[in-house]
Amino acid sequence: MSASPFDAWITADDELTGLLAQEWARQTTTVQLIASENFTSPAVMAATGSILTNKYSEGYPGRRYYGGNQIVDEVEDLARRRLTALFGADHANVQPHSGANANVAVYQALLNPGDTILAMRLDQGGHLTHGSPASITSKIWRFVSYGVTPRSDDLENPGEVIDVENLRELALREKPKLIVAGATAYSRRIEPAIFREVADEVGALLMFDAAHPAGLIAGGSNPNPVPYADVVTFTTHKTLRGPRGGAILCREEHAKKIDSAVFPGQQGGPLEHAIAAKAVAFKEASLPSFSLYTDQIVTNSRAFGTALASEGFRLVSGGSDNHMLLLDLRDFDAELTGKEAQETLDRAGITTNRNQIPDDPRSPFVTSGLRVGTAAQTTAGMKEGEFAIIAALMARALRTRTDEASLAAVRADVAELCSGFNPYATFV
Ligand code: DSN
Repeated sequence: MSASPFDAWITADDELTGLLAQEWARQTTTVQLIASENFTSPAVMAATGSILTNKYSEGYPGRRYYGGNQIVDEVEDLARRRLTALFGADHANVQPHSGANANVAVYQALLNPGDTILAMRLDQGGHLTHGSPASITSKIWRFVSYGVTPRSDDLENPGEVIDVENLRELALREKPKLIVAGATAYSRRIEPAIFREVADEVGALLMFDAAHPAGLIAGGSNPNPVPYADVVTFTTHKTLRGPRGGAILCREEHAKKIDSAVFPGQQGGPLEHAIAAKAVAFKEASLPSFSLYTDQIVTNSRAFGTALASEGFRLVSGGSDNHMLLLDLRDFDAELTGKEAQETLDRAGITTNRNQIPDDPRSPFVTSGLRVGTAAQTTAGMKEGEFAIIAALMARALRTRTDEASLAAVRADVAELCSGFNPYATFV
């Protein structure tokens, strides 16, 4: 098995090097369809593995609790400057270790315990930090949830899109202090202007959780929420194609409170190596080639949806305006669960995740749905034709799921497809 080009520094640790080589092989010989994953550039990886990992820098540029931060201050300032310029925002905080941390910091900054937040239901596309009973957020704040419209057989208007009337009714009745726009399993555009209108009707603040579409927004392929929202949070590792981590953009009036909520409110020392890698990604996302990339992500999603529908999968909400699709597996095979589909596809070299669909009769652990995304394989250079092939391979694997020889044959075809699309060939 060949080693990746990135593990030369740890060859002294044979055990770990072996594992990294296995993961390198997995990522480059199987298809990556998890909507929240991507392939970062070698420059992002180099910064993530840089000497900045050695430095403690609690505080913010110019106001640190440790000495020796002159260079680190410049790194963090560079990341903040690049990020505010990329999205046209007043203020950026690049320290959140994750999107969940970013969301909780915003709640902490803008709300008191017990205040009401109106956010999307987890089982209709929302995130854990949008008030799931399993999340600490629901123990501190009072959540009210909006969802999606019912499914319809009208092909022009298939439903399962954010129910704006329900959102407005709930806002008028519950008078939330904060409305959260954004989702983790929703394939349609989220219009920030509509959420601003509803927030203004009831005097609420608006937070846009852009964890999934952040890269599409940076590339101009999805609408920018910054002019509409008081605060925008996101992760840096999904469509934005940076290192794992989070970030917050906000209006100047909220800057001080947001910064204090991240540090010392939520976190201690920032991960300055990750912040350096975020700076690299923000620069990459500002290049014209990144817009071509994000437009291709959406084009690929639509082509993938058409091909999957022709194989008999039902597309929740009828299609995609972003990088993901949510599949209702029941039309393809009433017996097939999301769990079995995910596990079967894993054996066939196609990496996906099971996901609940709106009004799913099955539990979140089993589900009737599968979420797929196009961001990673688009980075590897795949276009509409390759996504049509992947749709056919998925259908073949799932139709023959009890036949190990058939799954092995699909896996070989997947490896053959991937051999022409090594993600790290496109960066050099
Ligand atoms: N777990 C991430 C996702 O896959 O969408 C969200 O946190």
